[in-house]
Order: sequence, then structure tokens, then C-alpha cells
Amino acid sequence: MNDDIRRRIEEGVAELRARFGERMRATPSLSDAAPQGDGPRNRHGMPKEPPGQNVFEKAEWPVLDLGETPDIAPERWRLVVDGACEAPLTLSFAELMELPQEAVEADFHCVTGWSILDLAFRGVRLETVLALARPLAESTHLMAHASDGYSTNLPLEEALKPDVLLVHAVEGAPLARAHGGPVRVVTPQLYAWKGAKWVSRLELMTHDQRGYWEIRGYSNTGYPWRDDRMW
Ligand SMILES: Nc1nc2c(c(=O)[nH]1)N[C@H]1C(S)=C(S)[C@@H](COP(=O)(O)O)O[C@H]1N2
Ligand SMILES: [Mo]
Repeated sequence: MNDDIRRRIEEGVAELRARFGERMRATPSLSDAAPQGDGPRNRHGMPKEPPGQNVFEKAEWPVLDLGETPDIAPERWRLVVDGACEAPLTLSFAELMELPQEAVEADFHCVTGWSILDLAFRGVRLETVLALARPLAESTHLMAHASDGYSTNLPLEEALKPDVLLVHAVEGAPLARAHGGPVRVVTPQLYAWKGAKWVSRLELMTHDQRGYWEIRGYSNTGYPWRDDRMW
């Protein structure tokens, strides 16, 4: 990664944190005084086991999607970042691997009632690619689009959290195709449907718009510690 890109990321991140920091800290996953659930606390002070969830072993991690499994070789994978931003961009897998890499240990909570705890994810913060794209001042949300036709929306105060990653490896191995490889989004602070497998496009938006499951009745916010599942 050259110095120019490094500087653009640093400047972009500082600007986004100045714009969204307060809203990020006010979200329920960071500031819920009485979160529901049990067990020790996660890195954000929330109970490890949100209400209504059953913990599965890592080896039993279910595969859940619309039923079509895109077959995308890493060399063919592209991520388009466009919409309400100053500097739309397209990243290849090699370019993604050149950006600053993060290791995040996080839990994965599916709205259908299962959780996998302490998965070791590796990838690039969404914040990093959004910093490069420079969201316009009016930009408030994004739609993550995927190669299977799936989509899911996120407010930027959720998308910018430091453990929201474009994941390419889990537990030391490349992300399996069935779990969204070569690259998916993971949103540990929200139910797992907010993380698009086989992510292909991040569309910045100046207003909220619902994605695939949000249109069909899932909650538009999806906070596990508020049992925030439907509508
Ligand atoms: N592209 C895509 N991403 C998706 C989905 C999908 O159908 N297509 N399903 C979502 C839902 S509902 C869940 S619970 C998780 C499941 O991820 P997993 O199959 O790795 O467990 O992926 C989310 N991301
Ligand atoms: Mo799901």
C-alpha cells in the first residue's frame, strides 16, 4: 500500500469518525443500559448470549441463504463502492488484501435462533473502504448488494463500527464459499442477515431503503440484545 492511499484512509477515517462518532456511540449495541441476554460480556459490554439464542459449536455453523451459491474465484471477485460518495471505486481481491487487515474475534447471531461464539474473522474494516470512497455529507445509509441477488441495508453509524469487516478468512482458513467466500460482510453487533455473503457492491445512499429481508418483515434495525427480530 503506498503512502498516498494510507493518507487518504487516515484522513477519510478521521472525517467519518467526526461525523458519525456520536451517533455510533448512541446505538443500542454500544449504549444499552439494560441489554437482554445471559453469560459473560462481549467486547462491547453486551451479554454473550442474546435472548432467544441457542449456542452452536463452530463446527456446526449452519449455512443460510437464498439457496443459490455463487462460484466466484478470488481473481474474478470485485467490490464496487458507489452511490452518494465523492470517489467511487472498484476493488479487486488483490487490492483488498493490500489494505490494512484486521483480526476480530466476534460472535455471530442468526435471527432464526442460533449463535456461534468467538469466531476468528480476518478482513478489512468497512470503514476503510468507505474512507476511500468519501461519502457525501448527505450520505446516511448503505445498501450491501451480493452476487446472488441478496441485499441488506445499514445506517452508516452501524457500518462504520470497527468490528464490521469485509471478511475473507475465518478461523485461519479462507472464507468458505458456502459462507460467502471469497468475501462477505460480518456485522457482529447486529443479527447476521445484515452481513451480505458474496458481497459485490456497497451503494451509499442519502436516505434509508430496505433490503431483501427488511422488505419481507425482518426488523429494519436488528439488535440482538433487544430481541429486535421482526418489523
Ligand atoms: N448474499 C447473501 N448474504 C446473506 C444471505 C443470503 O441469502 N445471501 N443470508 C443472510 C442470512 S439470513 C444469514 S442468517 C447469514 C447466514 O450466514 P451463513 O450462511 O454464513 O451462516 O447470511 C446473511 N447473508
Ligand atoms: Mo438469517
